[in-house]
Amino acid sequence: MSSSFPKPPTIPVLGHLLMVDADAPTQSVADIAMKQGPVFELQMLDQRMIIVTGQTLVDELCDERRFGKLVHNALRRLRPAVGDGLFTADGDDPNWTLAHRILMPAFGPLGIQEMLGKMLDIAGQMFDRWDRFGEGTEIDVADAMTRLTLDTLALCAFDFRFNSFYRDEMHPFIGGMVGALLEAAAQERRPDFVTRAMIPTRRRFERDIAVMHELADTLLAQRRREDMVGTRGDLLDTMLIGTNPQTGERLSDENIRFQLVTFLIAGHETTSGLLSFAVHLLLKNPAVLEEARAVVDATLGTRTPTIDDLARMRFIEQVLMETLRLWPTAPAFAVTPHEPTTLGGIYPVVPGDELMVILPALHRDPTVWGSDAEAFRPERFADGAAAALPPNAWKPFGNGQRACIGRGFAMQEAQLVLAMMLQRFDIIAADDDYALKVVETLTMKPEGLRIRVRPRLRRDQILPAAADRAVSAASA
Ligand code: FDE
Repeated sequence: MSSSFPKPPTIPVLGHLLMVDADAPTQSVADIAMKQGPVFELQMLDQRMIIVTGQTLVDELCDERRFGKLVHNALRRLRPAVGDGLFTADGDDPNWTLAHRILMPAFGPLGIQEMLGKMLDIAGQMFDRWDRFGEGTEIDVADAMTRLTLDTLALCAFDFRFNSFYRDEMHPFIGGMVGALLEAAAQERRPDFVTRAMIPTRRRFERDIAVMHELADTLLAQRRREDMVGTRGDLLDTMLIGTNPQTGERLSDENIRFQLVTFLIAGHETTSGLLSFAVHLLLKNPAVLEEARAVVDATLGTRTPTIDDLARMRFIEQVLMETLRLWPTAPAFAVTPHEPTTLGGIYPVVPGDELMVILPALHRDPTVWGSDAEAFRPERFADGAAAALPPNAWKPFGNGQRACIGRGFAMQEAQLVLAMMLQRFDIIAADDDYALKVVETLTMKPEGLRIRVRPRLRRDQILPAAADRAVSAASA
């Protein structure tokens, strides 16, 4: 038996384009899914995509023997900026295999534990500022977290300091990035001949990308010029020195440039959103906030967190996992079949078909999460409960070999920052009636979320970490 995908009613030429909000595409597709069901087809201009949000169907798509990552159209539009960097390389691109091999160890458990000292350095900068602000100052959460995650990624990966907490305007890289991401998304909604005719827009796109490339080239040149290659032991060194053990092959300078920009973008946007949503959800769920604080106080007291402390604070990890369920900050990924096959036993699909997993909808599938799928309940991820979840019900880091290489890095950073925040401050919503507004570029973030903070422990009341890696790395 075979059948064609269900479709919402469509109009000529534009197809479903007008059903999808240009400023919030993922959220509107997730809304359509709530009415339309777990799988359906959308037609936008000349593009066709199949939206999948039901757990059993997503489980099929996660079978790597049958399906593999597709660099979908919206992502492909970023190629002028990030080329064949890890995120945007096709599955069979030899540069993906090479870079994946070289970079994996750096993001493994040992690699990221080494980064704790640098993560503490940047988190300390943010919290010391908050300390000085006093209760009267409103803090824009997404702005603060973006400074934090950008600086952390750059320091850990490239030994570069943006010093975002010492400047008012964000580094020009951010402007270039946001401009390029928005334009790439806008291109999705225009026929190509229109984009080709929009000369000033195209120029701006090129300029924005040039700003990002300039930073990457500067980082690379600096490392080479000062003859520091191999002295830092960071990601940049790994990229410059690493080889394929079998062939001796190395990454080209062009590919390193694409990887640098890839990591700068992928490594901070998503984690910044994660921390911002976590703050929002904790404020809206005071009982969870109290529980999280009790865990932090019992584990840390007045100490600086260590790697072992992070492992002991399982509840903080659960808070972050539940945050990623409701607000997966990288909200979608796409796959395509290796061979013609049928999905759910009835829908034929062929290689090249764009099968989009829309995570906010998958993560609210009532057959998995129950009728209170909208409720923020970190205990869903307690050891026993998490083990009972059906496979591939929670996919905020994507799937299989193309899953997020930065997962451990992002989770370590987010746990550290959340724990330190609860340890050092009472956080207060600046506006009790704040209604969540989620802005989308390629990622999602809460807009206009502001807090005030009241110090519980001042900086000089925090004891340095117990004698371990954290101390030695911080003072190195
Ligand atoms: C990746 C990723 C993904 C997949 C996508 C597709 O499939 O398309 C996802 C979903 C993600 N990722 C998510 C996320 C979240 C968070 C928080 C994060 N993420 C974070 C991070 C950090 C860093 C550094 C990163 N991240 C990175 C990355 C990369 C490089 C990639 C690509 C990989 C491959 O190989 O492909 C990713 N990430 Fe992420």
